[in-house]
Amino acid sequence: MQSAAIAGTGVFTPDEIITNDELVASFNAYADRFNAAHAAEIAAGTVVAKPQSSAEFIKSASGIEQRHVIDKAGVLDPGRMYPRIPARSDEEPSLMAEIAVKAARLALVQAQMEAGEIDAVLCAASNIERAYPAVAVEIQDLLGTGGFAFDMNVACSSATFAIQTAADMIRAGSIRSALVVSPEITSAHLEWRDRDCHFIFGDVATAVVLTREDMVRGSAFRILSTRLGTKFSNNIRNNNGFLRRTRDQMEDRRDMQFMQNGRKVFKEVLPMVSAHIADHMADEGLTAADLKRLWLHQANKSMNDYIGAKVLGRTPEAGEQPNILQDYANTSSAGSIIAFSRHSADLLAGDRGLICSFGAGYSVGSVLVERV
Ligand code: CO8
Repeated sequence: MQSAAIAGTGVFTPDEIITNDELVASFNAYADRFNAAHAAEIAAGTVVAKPQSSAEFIKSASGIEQRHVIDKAGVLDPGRMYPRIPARSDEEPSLMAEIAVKAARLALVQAQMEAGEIDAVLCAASNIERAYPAVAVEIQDLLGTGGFAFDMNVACSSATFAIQTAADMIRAGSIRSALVVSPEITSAHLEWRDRDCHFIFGDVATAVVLTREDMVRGSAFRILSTRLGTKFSNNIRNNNGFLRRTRDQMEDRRDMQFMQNGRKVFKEVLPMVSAHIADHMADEGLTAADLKRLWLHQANKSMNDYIGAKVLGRTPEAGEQPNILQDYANTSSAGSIIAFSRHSADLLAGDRGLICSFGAGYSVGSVLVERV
């Protein structure tokens, strides 16, 4: 059986940034307008007044300080509250393909590979901008990669699930290399008018090049093993889908965007992730002392602090469990890959670490790697 390795990663970061203060100012202006427009109903008790958001709450509840977005003006416009992304003709690259290609080119440079040497493209993200043709096939065409391509969606765990899928194909010998891209345009399916979640997400695209270990040209990370798990939950849900028209549900309903019961997610996902990682490490004969770094899903700082302490059996030292959510917010499946991409170059040959994502489904994916 072949050994698979991560030979390169790339991150495309949109230029536009929304700070917590900017976000809260826009939300509060929207809430004031809403309350003024519905003053009579609010007084009569038939409509609930929108409460104000708070930058202090956002920072202390989540650790998030800012987020990158594709379109800041549309999101911050109190009369709109979602991005404005102009429609493109079928002849132009789609937005997801465009930003995935930007991340992919960076990953290919790091891997010292040409696009034509890639045998498979997996576009793994929490929402795909159209049903078909697969965005991955468009990315294959734009880059000039060989073989085949397909889309997959496991929400926040899409990238780790795709890494296992690609690594398994490399191990089995059906491909020699793969590109896993996660273009996450979360701003388009976040409900920016909901105080409980308006601060959570940001946009980004990540790319990971995987190859047979004997094809690695620069430094790389051998994939020691991977593990995936799922357990059905409605606590993170988005009901938008192709059956809407058949149900006469084309209006702008709240459940057509991201919905969650954040408290329950927090409580239920933490034990699931802690047990998943503990089992994965035990089955590989690894203990906390064998791990130099944890690259965790980037949803909430307290969640990561808890998981880090649980996995290592102590408070992680500075740099041992790097967070990027303060700069990017939750970027769904891309979060743990950004942390890995930004905070792995200093590891030495033989150093081991763990990439772990978790989220809607529920889903958990872990990837044990070793620097080679
Ligand atoms: N400003 C001020 N106050 C607020 C705000 C705000 N913005 N929001 C809520 N509050 C208030 C609440 O109303 C509540 O008030 P009260 O006590 O009077 O009822 C109080 O603050 C506390 O609220 P919460 O209990 O909700 O606050 P938490 O401490 O639980 O923090 C979090 C909220 C940060 C959302 C936290 O629960 C959390 O991070 N949970 C885990 C979330 C998570 O990991 N979700 C995963 C989702 S990602 C995923 O799976 C991918 C999905 C696909 C991508 C979708 C892209 C759009």
